[in-house]
Amino acid sequence: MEWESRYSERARGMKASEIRELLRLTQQPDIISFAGGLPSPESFPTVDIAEVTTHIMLTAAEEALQYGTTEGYNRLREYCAYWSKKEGIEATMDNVVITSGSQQGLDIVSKILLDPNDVVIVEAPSYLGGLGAIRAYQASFTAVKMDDEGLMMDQLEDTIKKMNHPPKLVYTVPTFQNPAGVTMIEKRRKKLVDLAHDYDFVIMEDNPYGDLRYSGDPVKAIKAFDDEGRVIYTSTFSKIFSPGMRLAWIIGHETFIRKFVIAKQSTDLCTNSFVQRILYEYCRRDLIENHINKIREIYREKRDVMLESLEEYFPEGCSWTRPDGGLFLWARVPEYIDTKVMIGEAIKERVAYVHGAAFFVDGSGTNTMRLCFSYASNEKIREGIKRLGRVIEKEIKAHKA
Ligand code: PMP
Ligand code: G9A
Repeated sequence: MEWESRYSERARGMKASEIRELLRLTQQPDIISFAGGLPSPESFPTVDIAEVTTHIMLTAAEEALQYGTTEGYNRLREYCAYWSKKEGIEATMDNVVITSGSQQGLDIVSKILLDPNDVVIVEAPSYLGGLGAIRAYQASFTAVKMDDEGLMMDQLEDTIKKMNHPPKLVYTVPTFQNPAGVTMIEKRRKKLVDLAHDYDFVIMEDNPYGDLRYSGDPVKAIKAFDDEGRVIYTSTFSKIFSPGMRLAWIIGHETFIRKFVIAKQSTDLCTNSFVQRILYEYCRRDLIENHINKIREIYREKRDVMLESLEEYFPEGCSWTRPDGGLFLWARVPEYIDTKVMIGEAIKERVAYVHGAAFFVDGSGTNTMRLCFSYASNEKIREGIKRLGRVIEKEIKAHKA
């Protein structure tokens, strides 16, 4: 059976995610993985989840095992609206839909906003899963650079001015960005909303990491500065609770939310009712806040262990970011090293990372890599960075020889 010629044009343009492909490889037990952005497995609150699940089965099994509304479990929607207030977002349950991971939100937003060849502005580098969702609807990308204070607004405005039409969408991960670990400062968040108004585009704000701050002061969401309803916001329980549960939420203007719900109807009818109830009960008991405080401590330490190990084991000529939160560091090796090629050597040493070019739409960033510090144990972080340092050193020696 020949399949290739039968695929839609849309499907032909789809690309495998390097992160997902690497996940299969890094599940081998002897590999130390800094690749996928996976929460620490020891952090999962298994005993509490077991207790809450039993409670749901004893008290609300009929609803939990039934289809639910496409919008999601109302109490959880209310909770998400409440949860988002701490970032300055004014939302009610009617602005919220519970999604099967924020990846689903990114897919549905792309589905309902993008026609082929619409231009989407993305950060350079940007989150692979977001790029994948946008690419699947045949939009074209324009990348704008970031510095230590996030997406550069002067460059964004210059880029827009040079375009024939303003972009349809700007996609940003403004807080502890995946992959670069950078946070957009408040002044730029306001400016981005002003530009969206002036040039009439929509902002997609993707914020899975905002609650994972280990140092520095909290920032308001971009959505907090939006009084026109042109910012779509998504966050997720994947990194603060469990990615396996596939629970996230999206916030938007009510008109947009209605369209979103219609699109979601043909995607999965509704998000898993069972886990929505479990999560809500977990939140209702105020367990989520304690849990986040606990993982913040764990991840702060892991981040510091990785930073110290980089200092100790990475050779001269390398540099890296020092993020205040999230799960990732972004490292740079000498220009002449292609980290995509080097991954083969790293795997031989049983250590993995994601090569940086995967996060750029124009293939740049060939001497960069993303290192996730949340998954491996402290000992494995030290050992993994030591091995990676050795691999880089070998490349440097080979180049000099
Ligand atoms: N957006 C960003 C920026 C992410 O880093 C991730 C997960 N790595 C997601 C979206 C998707 O998360 P989920 O679907 O698990 O909610
Ligand atoms: O496993 C995934 O695809 C989610 C993690 C994303 C990431 O590593 O950025």
